[in-house]
Amino acid sequence: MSYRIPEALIGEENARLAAAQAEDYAALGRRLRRAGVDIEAITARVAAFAVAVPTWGVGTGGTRFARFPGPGEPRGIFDKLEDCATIHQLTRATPTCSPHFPWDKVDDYRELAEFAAGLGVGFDAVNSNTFQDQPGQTLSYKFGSLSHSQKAVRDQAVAHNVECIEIGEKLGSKALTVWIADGSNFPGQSNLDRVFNWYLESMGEVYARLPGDWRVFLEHKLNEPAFYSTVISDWGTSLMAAQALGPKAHCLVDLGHHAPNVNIEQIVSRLIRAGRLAGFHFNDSKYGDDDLDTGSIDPFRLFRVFNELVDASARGAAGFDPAYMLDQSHNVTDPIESLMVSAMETQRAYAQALIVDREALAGAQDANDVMLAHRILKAGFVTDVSPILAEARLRNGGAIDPIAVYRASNYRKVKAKERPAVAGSSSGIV
Ligand code: LRH
Ligand code: MN
Repeated sequence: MSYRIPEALIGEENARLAAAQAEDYAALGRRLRRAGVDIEAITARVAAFAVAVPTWGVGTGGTRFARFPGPGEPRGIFDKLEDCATIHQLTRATPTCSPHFPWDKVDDYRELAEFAAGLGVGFDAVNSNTFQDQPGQTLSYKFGSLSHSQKAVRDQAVAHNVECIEIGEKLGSKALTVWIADGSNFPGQSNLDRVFNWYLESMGEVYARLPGDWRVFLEHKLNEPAFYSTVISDWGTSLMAAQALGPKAHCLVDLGHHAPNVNIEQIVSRLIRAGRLAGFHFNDSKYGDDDLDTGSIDPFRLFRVFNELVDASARGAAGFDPAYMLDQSHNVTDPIESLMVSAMETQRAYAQALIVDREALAGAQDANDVMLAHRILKAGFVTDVSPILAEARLRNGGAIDPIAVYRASNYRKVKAKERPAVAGSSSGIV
């Protein structure tokens, strides 16, 4: 039986921190009550908040230049699920993971589903991959996949997405995420209209194979690996495609897939209005699709996104049911530590947005009292909600300080012994 962090260690560490936690929580409760906010209501919603872990994120990531694997790297999906379970054991915020195929391919998906259930982890949206050629693949995706000029290549890509749906059904998923790298590097290389038509034709065939209660998430991205045009480059194109395909098609927002300084929270607001917000791939970035840890570069931007989400749920926006997932590449940190902190940072932005006095904000906005409106919103962001996040973890059976417990458990050192190093790829994101 491979090593799992003993529940007793979590208990010991929590006992050490319990008094300070209770004092901080009570103090914040008193402060929020003065502002007319019931801390218990916030803690209950944070405790119910969940974000999915990307299976491709628990291994050390890399760039096109290099990848520096760490000790105890997961050797495959079974090790990845163990690490996903450890993240949830300590944060109680990540009950599901989002798998990627064929990276997580196995022979027996029922065995995989049982293994995951045994660890207390479920499966969120499945991700297809027609942005790489697999060994033995008949036709190459070098010049595209679902939008390729050759019908045979499009059919191959459609078949792969249908296979992902069938795998997802065995795992209990309810959604397929489709990100394609299709695009061009030279003006004239492709006809910008025809490639979109081919994409819609192909996705129409994938859409037709979705089970009744499934959704398909279309993921737009400005550029990379294509550097002149990208077929699904922005939210407008994604929304056009979703509306052309049908009500099960929604638009997924990966925070890193936009030009620098784009107002992403406004894109979120528009997609909510259209009833087509699929959800998110949370991460952070400074330049391009950097896939840095969520909330590590621009936590105020993450807060502004959650402000739109809380506002939408408060006004009962139609069809509002976003899926929350992380999508990051951990090149220089222990992926488990990064994913735990990132999950907590999404909870932090959510709690801060829940604290905002929406009635007073609307009043100030309608009165065009600009500074008052900004300060009412900012008051949520500047509130240190750490005691609420810790209380939610504690009540859910997790760790007050997940990083402290993880380090005290020597999990990584033990896994380094259990998992002999495998020759990983010398570069690339996984
Ligand atoms: C594309 C992307 C997509 C995944 C991949 C690993 O940049 O965000 O969501 O398939 O990363
Ligand atoms: Mn993504």
